[in-house]
Amino acid sequence: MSLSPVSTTFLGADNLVDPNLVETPYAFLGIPYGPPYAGWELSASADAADCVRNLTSSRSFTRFITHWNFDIGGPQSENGRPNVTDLGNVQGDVHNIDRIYSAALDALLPLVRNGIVPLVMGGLDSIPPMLVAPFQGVEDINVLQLDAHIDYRDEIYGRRDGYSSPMRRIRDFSCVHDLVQVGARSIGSARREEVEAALAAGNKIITAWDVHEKGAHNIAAQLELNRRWVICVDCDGMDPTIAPGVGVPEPGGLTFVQTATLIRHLAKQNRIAGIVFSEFQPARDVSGTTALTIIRLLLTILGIQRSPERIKPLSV
Ligand SMILES: [Mn+2]
Repeated sequence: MSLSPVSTTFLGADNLVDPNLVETPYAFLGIPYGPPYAGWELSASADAADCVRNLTSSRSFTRFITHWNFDIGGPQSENGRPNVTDLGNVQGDVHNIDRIYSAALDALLPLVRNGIVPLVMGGLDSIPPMLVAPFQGVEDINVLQLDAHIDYRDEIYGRRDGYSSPMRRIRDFSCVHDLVQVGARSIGSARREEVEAALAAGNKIITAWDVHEKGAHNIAAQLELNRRWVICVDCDGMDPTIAPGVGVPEPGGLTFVQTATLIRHLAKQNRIAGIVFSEFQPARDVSGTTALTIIRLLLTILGIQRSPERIKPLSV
């Protein structure tokens, strides 16, 4: 099997290394490595999943799992068991990116086919297409990206699967319908041609300025509920005050309440099919703030969307 076990699990969940055996509605999975542009970038986010796991334990979320969570308006778990299984981390030879991609797909495909919602911790921002791939031929989805950058480069340095291209690659999947890109600001890898290509493909670009001026509830109301959503959170989409542990902090990002409002909106409607957090770099975090932000958002999903919809796979 291509999954390595972990000693401290997310929220004290059971640790399995066979995705076919998951019986909980959710599965937490670390994907430490995604395609980089330079070798030194590989390690930046590699320990993000373990950092998040450890903080669920050290901040006592694991021990207090029956306690009231005021974010969800009830106990996190009535029976003292988390409604999530921890699948550990996808192993991979960092010199063989194709193998990492297929190892991630091996872990995710059984989950998606069985109607289990993946909670993925990257890794660089080249990870998100790995979460979309298992839906191809199984379920038509929409994608919500939260990011300071639109990540729509077709290639950089000859790589078409690097961290400046994930939304461009996600657009390649015919199972993807709406692609809503929220949080863009400042100057990044996008030039005029990438913005025009994204708009021509039907993507909706909602800048961080739009969110601040119109309000997160108004943005949330624009999300169609006809299909479920895969949410791709590049942690730099959030404001550095709540997510300082990133490679490219950009002031003016989404606040905690704005981010949670978008996620809660979809969770309340039972419309979250999966979520991936990328670009979290624990070495750059401040007092565990970024890890805590991620945990609060995940606990919100687990607590609000308790019974995810089980979709009958499309006939392939
Ligand atoms: Mn970004």
